[in-house]
Amino acid sequence: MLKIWGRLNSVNVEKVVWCALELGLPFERIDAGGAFGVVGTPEFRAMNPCGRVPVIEDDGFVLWESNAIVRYLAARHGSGTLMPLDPHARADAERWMDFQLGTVAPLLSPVFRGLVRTAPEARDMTSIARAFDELKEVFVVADGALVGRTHLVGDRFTMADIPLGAAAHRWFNLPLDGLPLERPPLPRLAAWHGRLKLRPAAAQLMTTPLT
Ligand SMILES: N[C@@H](CCC(=O)N[C@@H](CS)C(=O)NCC(=O)O)C(=O)O
Repeated sequence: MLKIWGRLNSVNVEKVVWCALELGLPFERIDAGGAFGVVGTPEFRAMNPCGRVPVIEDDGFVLWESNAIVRYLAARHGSGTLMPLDPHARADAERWMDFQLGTVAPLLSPVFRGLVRTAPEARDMTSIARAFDELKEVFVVADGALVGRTHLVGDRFTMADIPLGAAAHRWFNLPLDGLPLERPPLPRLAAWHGRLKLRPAAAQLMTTPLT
């Protein structure tokens, strides 16, 4: 059976669990990372020398890097559904996955950690505000990509929606009350996030408050 190592409050673990649930795959999840530790053990480092979650083991095949795992599971179990067959649609999907990891995550991570996991008196609000401002522009790009379509790649759910969907869930639930930070209007992104939350697999994971 598929094994997934990682704590559920990690956005990267969430992507993998969401993908497995979408595909209806039976899996065992083992808490690891953060307060659970495990990632420093020799056994874990033998699987992922970076000591990061998520990691999967599937029929003896070990893989780390969340988006690579989503691609692998989609290729193995969701060819033609989560993984588009048409090369253009597939490249389009992969582009949005790379966009999440390469452009969104480096900005969202410090904002999320600063606002959700750091006590107010310990926050570096200047750095948080700078990353937040850049993040606004990045999510405006994603909002624009959703003009005239219900999902990132055409009108059906694909693997592309998982990484950016998990990131958007955090974005829309950042605790901004009382802070000089304001989200721009993102009507298409908000509607898409609403559609994703209606999916039974996503509903299990997109819980608030964020931790
Ligand atoms: N690019 C990697 C990043 C992995 C990563 O940084 N994971 C974080 C959790 S989101 C982690 O393992 N942090 C250390 C820990 O949880 O102990 C991926 O997408 O899988």
